[in-house]
Amino acid sequence: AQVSPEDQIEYRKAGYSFMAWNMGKIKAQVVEGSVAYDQQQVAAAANAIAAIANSGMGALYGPGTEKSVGKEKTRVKPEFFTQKEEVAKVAIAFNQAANNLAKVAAGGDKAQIAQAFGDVGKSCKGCHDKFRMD
Ligand code: ASC
Repeated sequence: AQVSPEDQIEYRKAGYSFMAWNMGKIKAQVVEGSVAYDQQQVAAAANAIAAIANSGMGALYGPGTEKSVGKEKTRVKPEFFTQKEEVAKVAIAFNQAANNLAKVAAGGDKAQIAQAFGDVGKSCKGCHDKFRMD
């Protein structure tokens, strides 16, 4: 089924928001210790992030999604749509980091999870710095 440009922007932002919520849970339980560590919750959060990372979100950057549409605002930079090789690079880095986090989270070693979590965060930032406005 075809997804309208407006819906593509809505769906991709929903994916990032859902990942951010799950990143926040891992951060609180593993990095900050502000919430008690629960291995199942952290593994579930890591699996959710990896599932979205592996879901083919590139399909949500179709023609007409370069700019905000209707009520859906986007901060994507124009370069995202021309620098395909660079986009592929940051996307693969993110994918690998997310898959590694899921693998490590299943093992339950907090120090390893913290490291893998940091690597995912770096891969998020790698794309933001190149392809996200502000
Ligand atoms: C998050 C979140 C991001 C990334 C980024 C990492 O939890 O919402 O966008 O991590 O801040 O640098």
